[in-house]
Amino acid sequence: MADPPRKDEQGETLTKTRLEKPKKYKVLLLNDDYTSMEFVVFILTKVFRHSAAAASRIMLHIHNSGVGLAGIYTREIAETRCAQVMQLASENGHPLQCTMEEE
Ligand code: TYC
Repeated sequence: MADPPRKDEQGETLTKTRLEKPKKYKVLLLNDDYTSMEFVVFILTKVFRHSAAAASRIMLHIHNSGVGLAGIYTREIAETRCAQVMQLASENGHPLQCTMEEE
C-alpha cells in the first residue's frame, strides 16, 4: 500500500522519491474442447518462450484442470502477450482464450 503523503515543517507535501514497485499480472490460458494440443504448445513456446517440455506440461495441466499459468509479467507485457495469443488463435481458427489477473 502507498504511504500517506509526507509533510515538511511548513506543512508542504514532500516530493515522493521512492517509486512504487510495478504490479505483476498472471497471464492465464483457458481450456476448451476445440483448440488442438499442438497449437497450445506452439503458443507456449513461441509467445511465452517456454521449452518444449515445459510447454507440454503446462498444456496438459490446462487440459486437465481447465486453466493454467502461461507467465507473470508487468501489465504492458502481459497485455501484449494476451493480445498476441488472441490474434494467433483467431488467425488460425482456434477458440483459445487468454485472460490476465493481478498477481
Ligand atoms: N482440450 C483441448 C483438446 O483436447 C486442448 C487444449 C489444451 C485446449 C489447453 C486449450 O488452453 C488449452 N484438444
